Amino acid sequence: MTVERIELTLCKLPYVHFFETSFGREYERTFILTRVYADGLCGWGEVVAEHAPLSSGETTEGAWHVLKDFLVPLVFAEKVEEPEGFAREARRFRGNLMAKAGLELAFWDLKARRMNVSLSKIYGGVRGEVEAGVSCGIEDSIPALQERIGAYLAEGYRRIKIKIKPGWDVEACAAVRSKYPDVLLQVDANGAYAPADIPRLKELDTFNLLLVEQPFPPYDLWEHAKLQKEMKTPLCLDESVLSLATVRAALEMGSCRIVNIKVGRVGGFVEARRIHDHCQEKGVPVWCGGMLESGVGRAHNLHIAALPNFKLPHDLSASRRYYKEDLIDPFIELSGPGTIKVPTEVGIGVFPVEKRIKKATLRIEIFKP
Ligand code: OSB
Ligand code: MG
Repeated sequence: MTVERIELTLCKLPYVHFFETSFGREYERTFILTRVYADGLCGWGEVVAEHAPLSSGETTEGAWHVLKDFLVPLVFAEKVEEPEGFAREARRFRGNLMAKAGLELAFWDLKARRMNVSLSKIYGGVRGEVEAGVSCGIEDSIPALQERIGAYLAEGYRRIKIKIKPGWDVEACAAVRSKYPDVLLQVDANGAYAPADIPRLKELDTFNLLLVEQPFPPYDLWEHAKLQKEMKTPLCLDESVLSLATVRAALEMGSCRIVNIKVGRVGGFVEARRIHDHCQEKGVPVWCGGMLESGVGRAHNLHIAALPNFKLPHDLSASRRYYKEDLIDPFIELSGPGTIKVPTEVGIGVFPVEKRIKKATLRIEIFKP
């Protein structure tokens, strides 16, 4: 097999509802779709980097540069054929994990298509259905948040995550708990707090939360360890989780008791699997996070969430939770109360729709050996 062509497409899609985190409010998503062609087949991937370097230091345009000038040329120069080979070769470049993941995932989809099997089969997935959850942004008011959560629960979601920040935390949790006393609930700060906020964060212990996600910035592993010692609710790291090495350090230090794995954030499935296996060995449950991906990235996430140690409900919701015109057919839908089926067709198991991609395209570039 020889890679004949690689395509990058910069896309923009409007959200069905704005998404506000401690970083600010967003109305649309800009992202890169990757395509790797070989043997008359095409593998698809998505780069989860965002327009601005807020959640991560990477950006869509930065990832485009790294793909175009380093990673795509590397594939042709080293005659990369397999995702594992890509991961090995790409290690010569530091960082840029989201750019790397976008291309590695396309190689995984291509591999599954060449073998004519579903991607989760290759990964060693153990379930055909995963627990869905929905991540709720910060709203204009507490009643608006309660109403939105009510609508998601009516659609069948059973686990709710709310975004928090200083000034939108204890009151928001109290309001959600008073209206929905039994819902599975967790919170995500996206690193908005500092050690001086520890007394405030400790108040979150009273709301029976599944976990508190990323209270402090990504590199503050030690601060998380100190907070975890003072809290009974498990802490979960998201933005801090960049490699197996950081996860090992975090677990040894006691920075968290749960790990959020985003395949698009850790550089691809090779690293995601290492993190998954290490956590499993240590008895630490993981779950699958999301970055508001289009259906391409979300389908990739579904296949990973089928692995055995993905034990908590995920940030995996139906296509319509995010976009009116998702880029894939069929749309991702809830299959039962609070569950989504892992696609069983070949590769990622969903089919990108050219017409909708064209409509969302800002730029496209084709590379050949
Ligand atoms: O922190 O999990 C996060 C979206 C963009 C960047 C960071 C995060 C998120 C989400 C969305 O919470 C989860 C989803 O894709 O459903
Ligand atoms: Mg998060």
